[in-house]
Amino acid sequence: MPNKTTPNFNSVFEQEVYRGLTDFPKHLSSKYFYDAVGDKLFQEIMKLPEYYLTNSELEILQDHKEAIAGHFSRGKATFNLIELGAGDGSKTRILLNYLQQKNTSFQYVPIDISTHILNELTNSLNSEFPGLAVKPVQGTYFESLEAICQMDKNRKVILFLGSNIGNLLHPQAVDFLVQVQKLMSSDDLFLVGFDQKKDPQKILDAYNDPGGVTEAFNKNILTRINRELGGDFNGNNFRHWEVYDPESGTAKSYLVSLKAHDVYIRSLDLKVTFKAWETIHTEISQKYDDDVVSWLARKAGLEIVEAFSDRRKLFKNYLFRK
Ligand code: AVI
Repeated sequence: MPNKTTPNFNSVFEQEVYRGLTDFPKHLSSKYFYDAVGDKLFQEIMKLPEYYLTNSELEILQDHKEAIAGHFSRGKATFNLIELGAGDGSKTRILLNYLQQKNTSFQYVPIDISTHILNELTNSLNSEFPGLAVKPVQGTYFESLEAICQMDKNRKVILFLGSNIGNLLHPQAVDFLVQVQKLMSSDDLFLVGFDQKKDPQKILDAYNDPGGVTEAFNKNILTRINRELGGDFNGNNFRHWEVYDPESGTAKSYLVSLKAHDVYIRSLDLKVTFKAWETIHTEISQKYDDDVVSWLARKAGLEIVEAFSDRRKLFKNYLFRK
């Protein structure tokens, strides 16, 4: 018997918004920050001086490209350099450039959910790196990775950069790593970015820029609910609030309701009541140290081959094999 009080959902977005806003405490998933506007806001965040993650990882790839590329191109056989969530490929360009200079035989296989992003990336790489084989795959990470494994038996080097793993709770991060591990062969490699524990103030500043770009990024989820689900959220009724727990290494983002008010979401026929100072939890950005990464790797059946750090030890890229 269907539950009469639960509406029929037309999309996973509808279902997750319903669950999150009828739950206590309220929550929404940060994966819904990203639409055309959210993608642009995230590009802006990556250029903010406070958001040290991007430049730290760029420095790692620049400083350690020889060692990293050395691992990738071990042996003479060609390989597929597969990037999960390729975005604009700005960091990967450092490796692509170096591998090409060294006449390494490989194909670059960016996976992204957005056809638009993949088309832009492929066009710009084709003009910037003539001769580079770019084979974009549109889809979700694991379906795409599985399809690649079935079609192509070349060795795989998989990239998951930018501490995207930090947007997952530890159990989800383990699940994610296990899923990749299961699709790896014994000579495949997996390079993952993990933002490191550090001065708590530096972390708070990275997620709380004075210009309000991060606030707009978080509030974009309310705009999406308004546009896509017929909601009447007023972003001015909420304040973006960031906390960081140095013990667990978890940074958490909230939208805090500044006053008691109701919001109506037409496609869900849902009235959501907010008390003054009630929260919507929107994102976690987990920070790590070597012990935590070793623990995650062990749980996922992966082994750390080498870890690469930037000069200030803010961020690390870990290279795994199974
Ligand atoms: C995509 N992800 C790794 C970013 C992070 O640092 O958690 C998203 C972000 N949220 C606020 N600023 C950036």
